[in-house]
Amino acid sequence: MLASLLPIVAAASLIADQASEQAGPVDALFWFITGVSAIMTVVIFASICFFAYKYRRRTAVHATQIEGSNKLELTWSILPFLVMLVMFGWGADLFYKAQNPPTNAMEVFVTGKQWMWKVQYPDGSREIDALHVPVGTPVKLTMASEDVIHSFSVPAFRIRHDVIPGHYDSVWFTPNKPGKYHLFCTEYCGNQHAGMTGWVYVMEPREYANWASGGGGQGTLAEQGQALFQQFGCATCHLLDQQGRCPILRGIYNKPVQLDDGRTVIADDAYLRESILDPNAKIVAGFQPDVMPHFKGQVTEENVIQLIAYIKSLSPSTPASQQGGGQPTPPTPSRAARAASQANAAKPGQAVPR
Ligand code: HEC
Ligand SMILES: [Cu+2]
Repeated sequence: MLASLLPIVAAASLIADQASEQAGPVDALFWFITGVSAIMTVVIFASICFFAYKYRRRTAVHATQIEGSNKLELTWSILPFLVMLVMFGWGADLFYKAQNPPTNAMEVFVTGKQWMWKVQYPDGSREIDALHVPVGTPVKLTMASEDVIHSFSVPAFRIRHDVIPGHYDSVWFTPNKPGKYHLFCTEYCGNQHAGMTGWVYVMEPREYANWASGGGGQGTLAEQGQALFQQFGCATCHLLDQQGRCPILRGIYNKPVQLDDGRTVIADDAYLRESILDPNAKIVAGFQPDVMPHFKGQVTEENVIQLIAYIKSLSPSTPASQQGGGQPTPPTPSRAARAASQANAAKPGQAVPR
């Protein structure tokens, strides 16, 4: 019954295209749950009608006492329970996969801002309300919000994730069908929320390489970050090779950091972001609080992404994927590092922003 409805529903485009590898599995679970619900609804309503008719009030018939049936009660408890467990297990499996991007995913950075989506690529190019990706490559989006809660949603990929101010959220997908797909904000975020839409362009790899090679102009994301590192005076404190009052940032990316309260944390994107915007939140063991000025309000989320890209580029062990695999010009750590240490030597006494 349901199956015969499908083409009609799809034709009315109530159901978005399936354009990612996760779309099929998500839909399968959706239709399973919908199917079970539909069947149960029909069974229950049919029983109500049947029993209402069968035991309707009649003259000269006396009601008899029914004591119940353990067998029946166990059956209608255990069977639904098992069906629910299937839904749970299946859903948990999809959820787990959705939370864990493959390590070879290409990384793209997305910043939500009333009322637009800003996109930054590792090669330094950027665009607004548009995202270009190659078909067949897993893509991980690292997302931040400049103001309020937004929600990043691409129905054709069956992905949606809230983007909450104050930290990073991420979502991933593997597009498997070239084309142009709607991108929405699905969290009411102010009076022009409805206009916070855009397009995702899924391209053939060769076409994509062409498109990507046109971008940039201002250097890679890491090079942009390096310029900011000078501009904001980070370089006056964080020397590249010599540890003074400040930790050396070379090589810290994705490595454990010992904090002064005894905890050890991994220097991932979220940690680096917090270290820049709110340095006192976590103090590195052996260093003083209140030395590093906090940069909240001084640097935008896009700047933070650039600074982090630069710090990442100082860690030669960073896997290629983290540096934007699939991009034609990933930042070369040695080049960025060398340029930075030269710049460091050149400007020792730059003013520190407060
Ligand atoms: C006035 C000196 C000073 C300036 C300027 C400064 N920092 Fe720091 N930074 C420190 C000190 C001191 C620490 C260690 C104490 C702490 O954890 O807050 C630190 C810690 C950090 C850490 C954590 C390092 C680790 O090993 O875990 C990062 C990342 C960082 N700074 C990035 C930056 C960036 C990016 C800038 C420029 C936007 C900057 N800092 C500007 C002094 C400074
Ligand atoms: Cu929004």
